Amino acid sequence: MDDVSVDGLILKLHDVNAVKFGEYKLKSGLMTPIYIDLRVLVSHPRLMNQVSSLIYRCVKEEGLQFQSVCGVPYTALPLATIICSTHELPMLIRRKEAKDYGTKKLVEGSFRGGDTCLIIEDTVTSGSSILETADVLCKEGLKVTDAVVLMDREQGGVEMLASRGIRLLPVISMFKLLDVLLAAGRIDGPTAQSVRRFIQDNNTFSSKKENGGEAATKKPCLDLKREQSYADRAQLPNVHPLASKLLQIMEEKQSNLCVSADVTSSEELLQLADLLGPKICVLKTHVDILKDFTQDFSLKLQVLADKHNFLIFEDRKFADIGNTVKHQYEGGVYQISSWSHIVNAHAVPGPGVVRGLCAVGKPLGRGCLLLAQMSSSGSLATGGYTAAAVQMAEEHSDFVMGFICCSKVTQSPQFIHMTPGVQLEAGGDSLGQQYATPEEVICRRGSDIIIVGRGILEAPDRLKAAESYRQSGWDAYMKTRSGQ
Ligand code: S5P
Repeated sequence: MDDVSVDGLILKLHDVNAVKFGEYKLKSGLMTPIYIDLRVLVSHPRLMNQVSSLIYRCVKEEGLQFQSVCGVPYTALPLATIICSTHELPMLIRRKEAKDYGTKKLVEGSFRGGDTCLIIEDTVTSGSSILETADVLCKEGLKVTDAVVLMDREQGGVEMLASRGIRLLPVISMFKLLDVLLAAGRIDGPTAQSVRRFIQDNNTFSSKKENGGEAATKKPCLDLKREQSYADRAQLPNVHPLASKLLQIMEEKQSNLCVSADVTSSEELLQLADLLGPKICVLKTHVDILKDFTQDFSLKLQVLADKHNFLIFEDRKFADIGNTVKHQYEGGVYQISSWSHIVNAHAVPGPGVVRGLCAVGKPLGRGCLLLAQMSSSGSLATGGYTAAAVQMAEEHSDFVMGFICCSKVTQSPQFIHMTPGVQLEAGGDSLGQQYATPEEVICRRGSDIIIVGRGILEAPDRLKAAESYRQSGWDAYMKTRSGQ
């Protein structure tokens, strides 16, 4: 691939009519004295390679860190493809067609929740196309911190994206383009001057700011603006009765905190439930790590759940055929169905696992969460698996009340999203656990409930820690609703 300078590239873009001067109508109806149309690039393979190589050079020079690259559809798609193919980088494709989230995949390719994705765009005016793509990626649990654009019209895109937490790096900016074309005699002084004036008078970010428009307020990258509050969702006709109860508890207690009580003594667990009960909506257990489980313990736990108004969730992660999980749920030492309001299951065995659990749990008013994604690094619960879990939930919504997931996996408001791997600081442990903050999980990833274990259990003051997680989780929820 031959190298080219930015100045040389500007002249070539002008040669192929990707930059035109005259009177052109923009999508907004506004007349512009300069028109940039990079769609013509596909007809000039050599230029495509040169553009791609300059974009990549910019990425390298900035030392950007990312796990995948996504081109904004459609014009930037071939550019992203060339860059990814040449430098052997994993690429993601954002679908434009699938309008409603549902089970339809909006992002093609493999990725893990928390991965950083670099966005590539051909031209930016206000930055809204990049933001749209970033929002779709964020909804899937990806992080977007940087975007590279070939041509920045310098009309406020950089500032608008910065206000949403995305840094935009332009390869060519409008004023540079004008300088180069003027110096090369391609345009005259008055033309350059009229374009400069137009750009300065039509800054999409500052004009919105002056009008108190949306760009004026700093918002997180993904502003989900929930249409319904937890309380509203509790009233939905198709919501599982236990999900409805949980949503009411969340609203009443102003808590979207589930504590993961991963301790090994029954007594300690009961003390914890009594201490943290007022702060939580759900208490999650792993009874098989208790060294002294008895039925008496489960009775006492139920008393505490009533006393403090929280639900019990035994994190058993059933993963066998329907007939086996039926026995595991109902019988054995733990008799889980007799005391745990909620259980969870892997989707791996297919719908039989849900049907087996449902046969035992539904008559008791229990509910089930499907593991749609996992917080651990290298998890295989991604893409098609996640979509299949969502479909399974939709087909068994009389028993499945929601998901264990890293990010919102369906727009259907009757399902509850519960996310583990949460601490006040992002990071991880030495065995693959990956942590995101409450704000990241609730605001950006669109989940409903944060599941916190060691963040609270290992704190010097567990009650104080639980309160700060409750507060951060609730503040994050309120933030998503602040647009209303
Ligand atoms: O993907 C998952 C699913 C679950 S349920 N990742 C998880 O970490 N969990 C559980 O959440 C895990 O079994 C543990 O009980 C809790 C997280 O604990 P922490 O100490 O890392 O916060």
